[in-house]
Amino acid sequence: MISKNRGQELSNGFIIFYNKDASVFMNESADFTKIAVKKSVAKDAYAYLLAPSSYQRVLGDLQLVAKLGGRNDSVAFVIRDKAGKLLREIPAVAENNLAKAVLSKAEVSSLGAQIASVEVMVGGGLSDKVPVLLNMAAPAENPLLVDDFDNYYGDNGLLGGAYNANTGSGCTVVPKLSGEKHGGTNGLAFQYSINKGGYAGIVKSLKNVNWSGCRGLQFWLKPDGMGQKLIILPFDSFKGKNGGRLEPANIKHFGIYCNTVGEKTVDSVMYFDDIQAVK
Ligand SMILES: [Ca+2]
Repeated sequence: MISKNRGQELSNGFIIFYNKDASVFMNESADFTKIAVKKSVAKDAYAYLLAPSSYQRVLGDLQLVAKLGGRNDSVAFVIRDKAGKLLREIPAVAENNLAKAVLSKAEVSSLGAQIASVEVMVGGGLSDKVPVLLNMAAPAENPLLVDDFDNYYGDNGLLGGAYNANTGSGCTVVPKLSGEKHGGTNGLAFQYSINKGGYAGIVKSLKNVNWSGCRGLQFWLKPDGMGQKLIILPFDSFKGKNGGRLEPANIKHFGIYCNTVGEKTVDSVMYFDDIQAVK
């Protein structure tokens, strides 16, 4: 804690870790030098994926590369669907501690559009895996659109990669895709828990988009237990924090934050959709 009212962004993770049954701290532990332990054999072979990267879009040949440790016999790449069903197994060529293989564009294409898992198997056991987006082209860039939540294919892991959570001590926020929406397939469920004086927010990087010529930010909102509405926040109503000012020509981030008014802890959910700059 920095003060009674200010937390530290790492403290939530620490509290969760502290409260886990498997966590033992010094004052709860016996003298470790006197504990009887059973030695187990170290893994003699393992691998981790260098390619593809997590949530990579695969539209052509799929290059598969894994770094090998220990013995490097019997290495294969495996592709599974979201439910874990085996789609392809591709034998790997191992050389200089690298295992490589390629799944051709035609083979990739034959698997259709889906989120799949690429796995590297060593000696028949799973060693590493990453999710990939097969045959899903990136949506057209629209610099005025912050998010319509329709391009995550219903995958909360992909959504979670697009937003960073930032919360006060003891507060949580989990962004999730929701069927509550204004358009398309999904909206955002902003599920949060905040205590007295606390806050919780999520932030998306916008890579310096230019919103000059726009009058404000529009979004669809369905607040806690209330009716839905379309809201426009005019840029000239934004108030800078610590003397800052909004520069619509150079927008770096978009964030949704929530804080408490009063004494009570608030545990609730709000829904957002179609967040965009409007002219
Ligand atoms: Ca939507």
